[in-house]
Amino acid sequence: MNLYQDIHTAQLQKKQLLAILIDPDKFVAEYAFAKAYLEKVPSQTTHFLVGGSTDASQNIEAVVRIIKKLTTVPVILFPGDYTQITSEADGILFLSLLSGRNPEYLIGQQVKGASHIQKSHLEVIPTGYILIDGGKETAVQRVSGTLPISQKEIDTIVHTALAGQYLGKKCIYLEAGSGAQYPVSTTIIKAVREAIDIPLLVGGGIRSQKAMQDAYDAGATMVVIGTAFEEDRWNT
Ligand code: 1GP
Repeated sequence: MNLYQDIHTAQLQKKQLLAILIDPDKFVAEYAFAKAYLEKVPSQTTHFLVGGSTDASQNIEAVVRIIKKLTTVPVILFPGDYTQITSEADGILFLSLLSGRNPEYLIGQQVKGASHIQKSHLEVIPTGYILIDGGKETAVQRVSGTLPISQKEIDTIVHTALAGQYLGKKCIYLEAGSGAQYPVSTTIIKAVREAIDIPLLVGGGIRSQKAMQDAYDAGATMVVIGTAFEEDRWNT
């Protein structure tokens, strides 16, 4: 499995990747729950992302293990902090919160996680993570102690994404925050897509087939959806 190569190829071939985000705090790592959950995700799901701003339940290893048991879809960690690293997964989005100026989330957590990753077989995908205002305070904002970039500040968002690419990130993730009132606008997705060459992940507040398609049409390589499936509010 070469996760990044597949994501990059999808970008070049304009294939649409769909990642379902599973928050270990809202998932029960038991057969019946997991089976029912996995059966309701769309058939076009290409990846599972597992992680959250917190993992109060310390559940992540068991969650990844049961997903891996029940499906062949690749599982990528999307850690809120360095404790959410488990070699049960296939890879990890090695995130750096580029929209904020809190060194702990730019490099501190990454240093703390490095030796865990070295001991694992996880494929590391360096990812520039950009938090954008989605209309309400989100967990990322609270936990990281950083503010999102306003959707009006398109130049700042584009320059942040470009800086991420120049720093060597292999993907850029535009994040409106889990449960956002509104997703990242298509204007922003388009502007970032035009500026960078690397795959673009977009998530936060996407609750319908239309919103998902709009994000793809604007240039998202991968759309990430969590809350809509958690709460059975996916609007086809
Ligand atoms: C959050 O982008 C993801 O990190 C998904 O957001 O839960 O709003 O779908 P939602």
